[in-house]
Amino acid sequence: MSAMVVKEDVSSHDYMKKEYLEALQLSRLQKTVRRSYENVELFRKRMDERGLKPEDIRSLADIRKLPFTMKTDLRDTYPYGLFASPLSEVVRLHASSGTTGKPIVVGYNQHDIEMWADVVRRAMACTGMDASEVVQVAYGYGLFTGGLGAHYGAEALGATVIPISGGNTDRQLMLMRDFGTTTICCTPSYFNFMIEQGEKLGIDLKKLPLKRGIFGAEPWTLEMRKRIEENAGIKAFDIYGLSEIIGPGVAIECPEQNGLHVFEDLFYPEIIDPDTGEALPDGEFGELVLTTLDKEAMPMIRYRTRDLTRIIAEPCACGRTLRRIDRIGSRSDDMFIIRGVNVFPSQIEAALLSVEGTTPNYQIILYTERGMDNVEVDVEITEEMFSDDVAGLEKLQRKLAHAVESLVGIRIAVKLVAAHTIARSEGKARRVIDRRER
Ligand code: DLL
Repeated sequence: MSAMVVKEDVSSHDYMKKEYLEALQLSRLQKTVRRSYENVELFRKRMDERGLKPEDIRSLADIRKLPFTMKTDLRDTYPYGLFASPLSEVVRLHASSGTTGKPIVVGYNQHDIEMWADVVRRAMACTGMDASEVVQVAYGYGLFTGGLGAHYGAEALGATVIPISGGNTDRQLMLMRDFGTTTICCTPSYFNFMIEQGEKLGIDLKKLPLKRGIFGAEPWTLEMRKRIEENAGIKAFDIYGLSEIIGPGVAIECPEQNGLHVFEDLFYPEIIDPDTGEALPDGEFGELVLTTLDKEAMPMIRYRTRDLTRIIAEPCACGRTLRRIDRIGSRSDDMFIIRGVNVFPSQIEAALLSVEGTTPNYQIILYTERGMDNVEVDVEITEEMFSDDVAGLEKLQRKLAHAVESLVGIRIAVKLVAAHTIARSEGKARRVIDRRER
């Protein structure tokens, strides 16, 4: 009898022993550094300034010697300056708009596209999905990575994909019902809109075959998850990613729903102090820095994401050895300072949704008053609440102000607004309206 051939199951990377994982990470890191040094001028210049050569990276800890890459580097080298492959080998571009000026552009060669499809496949499998799923991809298709990223991953899994993209919510709901969607992929804020619209159309999501959501691309709190899971009768999984690194699929929750497993064989995570750039130990909160380990057309070395989280190194009950990151509550650039206190939008969301009678629709308005920054929070309340008497509304308002104060530490004006008055989003929600005078 000939020796049995064991076909490598790539998902086994989820369960690798630490020493194998680290050996793989190191050899991939060395390859990535060499490729960048040879092909990306900005990176070579920064290495040369430090007197560093690719062969100086001898251990994983040596990653700390490498220079950071920032979003401004992508802007400054717009559009193709950080590519390590000639355009003739690049098969796909994506772009992320950002808040100001030119977009940032990212490129993939065929290998990268396949690697991405496979990591999203692993991410979906991590939530318990398999080929029997009917997957409605309601992230936007186009320059945004969400739609095509989820699409290729779900196809690689063998699932049945409905490539509907974002928008046209009534049609989303009709197809969800008629096609028997079991998994929906979109932003959590868009899914809230679907729940709401479903109520209007008399489609109760709880009664449909829908059982899971793969939600990401924007911060959302545990309170938001609770509302979604209760209102739609599904399990809501948090998926994380960013265009600069690949798109969706950098990290995802498993059924334990207690932190997001990072696909560490492909993306090396570090946490740094955002002010000093010093590396922080596992468990401490700081800025997530990511290095791609198997991306060819546009490798990213020590990319500063601005996303704030911590690494959870304790083993997970699901058995995966991949370390986890905590939910990304905030970005360092989302924070605002009111009366000397640092405030994150996610704290406000958590406070608002901890009180019954509110809906997940709210807006944080920053403005200038007597030369100082101030903030007002508008929150929609349910129709039943709105028809309540004045005393009932005042009571709710006091409750909300109190909930916000106890989480944020300062008193913030909370205004109750009627249902359906705050704009809904079909993609990333715009929660903060900045009207401050500059
Ligand atoms: O949002 C990629 C993506 C698509 C991720 C679909 C998940 C699902 P960008 O448009 O480049 O890429 O935005 C990346 O969005 O740096 C975070 O600030 C934020 N973000 C993404 N996922 C999450 C999440 C896509 N699960 C930026 N929780 C990131 C919190 C998230 N923030």
